[in-house]
Amino acid sequence: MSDNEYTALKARAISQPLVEHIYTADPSAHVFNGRIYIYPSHDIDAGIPFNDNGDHFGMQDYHVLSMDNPGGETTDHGVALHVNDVPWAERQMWAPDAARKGEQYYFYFPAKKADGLFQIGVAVSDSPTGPFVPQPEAIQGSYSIDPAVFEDEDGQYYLYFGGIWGGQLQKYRNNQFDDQHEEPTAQEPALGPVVAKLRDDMLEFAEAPQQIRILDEQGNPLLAGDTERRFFEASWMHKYQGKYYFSYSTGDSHFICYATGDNPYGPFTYQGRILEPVVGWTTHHSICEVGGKWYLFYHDSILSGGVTHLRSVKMAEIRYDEQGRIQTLKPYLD
Ligand code: FUB
Repeated sequence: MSDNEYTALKARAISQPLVEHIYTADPSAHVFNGRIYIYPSHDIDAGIPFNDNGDHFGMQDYHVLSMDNPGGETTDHGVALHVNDVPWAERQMWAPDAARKGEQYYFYFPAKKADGLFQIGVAVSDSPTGPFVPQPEAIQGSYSIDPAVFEDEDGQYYLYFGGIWGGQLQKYRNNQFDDQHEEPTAQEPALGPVVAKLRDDMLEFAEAPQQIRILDEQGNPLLAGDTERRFFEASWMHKYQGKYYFSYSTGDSHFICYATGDNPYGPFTYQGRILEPVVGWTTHHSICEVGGKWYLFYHDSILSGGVTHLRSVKMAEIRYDEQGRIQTLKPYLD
């Protein structure tokens, strides 16, 4: 695409970047104490060539963003955690999330260890903006990428995670790594995301992670070949009118989709698309209620002129119909 085409797309975008002085992606948004906090990846150009494993996503630290209300000024609170401060991590600080419990804030993040495998770590602060102090080791039994933490109404917290291809989920079965494993064939059930309840201290899993099933309208598991609907990465969980809404990215087909269920573990039944493809290869989001309205936080690569690993976080309102279906957003007007 030419510069002129990006300028035209920018004008048609339904929202603009929340910050432009740094590149940010994978926004996980929460309201803590009446303020909106966004926990994004901090994109940089690490000078690593593009490949299917996503090695060019060479992020090294995290910044926390916040705002008073939708449309308000966005504050960048600076570096909240750096890879050099995490004893077990070597590189690739990918999509994070955070939770509040009591007076403490818990920041969950994936990173690669020196052996090249992703794990998920947790770091703690008494402020929602950090700095966060990492635990010396990754969460025991964690693997893959894209942690998303969900607090249910009964006060239990759950960590959702996983992502195929560069996220390495295809190398695991029943929580065990085997380099021989690959994605299932097109006619086999797709790999699901993974969930585990967190221990009361929020620092470890309270149980063995279990795979979530996403079903089609007939109650059959989505197949690995169903690339426009199957799970790829970017788990998110929210609750609306008593129902559990699990949303995710379809990766190589570039949609944000959702599926609903009756409990945090699923199964979830596929319902439809939340967001049509954005500029850039990846798409990753969160959903958060602010003052009685619901917002999708997402990213695109318009600001960098389409560089897939230099993204910008954005937000836009989403609406439900009377049946609780989310109306699909088009990120650029026709
Ligand atoms: O930001 C790096 C990776 O790109 C994330 O972990 C994925 O969800 C994708 O957005």
